[in-house]
Amino acid sequence: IVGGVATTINSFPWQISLQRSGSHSCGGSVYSAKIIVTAAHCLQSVSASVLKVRAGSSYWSSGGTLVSVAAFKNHEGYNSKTMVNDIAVIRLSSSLTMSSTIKAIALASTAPANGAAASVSGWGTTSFGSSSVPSQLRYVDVKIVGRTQCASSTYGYGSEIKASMICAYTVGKDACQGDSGGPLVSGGVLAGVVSWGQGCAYTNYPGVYADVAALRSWVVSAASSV
Ligand code: 4AZ
Repeated sequence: IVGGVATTINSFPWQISLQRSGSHSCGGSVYSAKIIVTAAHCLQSVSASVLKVRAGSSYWSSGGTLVSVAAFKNHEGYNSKTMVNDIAVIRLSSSLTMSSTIKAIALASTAPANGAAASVSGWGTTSFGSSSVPSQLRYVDVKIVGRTQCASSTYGYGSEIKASMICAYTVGKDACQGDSGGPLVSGGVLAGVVSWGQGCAYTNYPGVYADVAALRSWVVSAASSV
């Protein structure tokens, strides 16, 4: 998270840390006691056996509960070159117990409007290219940039912005490396999954997110079959 501040899990109780061989690799969101939503690009060339999920902690490396991953499913239409359909679901080996620090978040059913307020959280780097991630959860407030606006000449991406994507932009504020898979929340629901961008908080390059409203039916179906 670039341009953000430290926070606690009580303010973002749907946030989890996805860990690969004991290190934080990505973020994710609690969909139900057994299902996590994350990005497909977080789950390339990896076996479920080396993955764990830490829920209910402000710190990626301690506290809360650390649960093994039973299985995961990437969106069948995910394309690593174009980043379309960058979404996945994870099934946990044991159920999370919901509490003040672990809480499911509902999926957006309609995309947030251009200009809507949103927040993105995670343990990602605080500048692009940084070699370490912060130990404590951070967040930043950003504004939604609708798909049409994000693909317009106002910004630098043009036709790279596809139907499964939505953007968010505020000068000096963005998600960054290690925030991938994590939650973009607007209006109290999961509106986006951190996916990609040109650098982090670069002028005229919004953060790009998987559009949860557009991918909602895939998530609902995959959650019951993973
Ligand atoms: C990444 O490499 C990454 N500024 C994630 C988010 C953004 C850029 C890069 C958005 O995981």
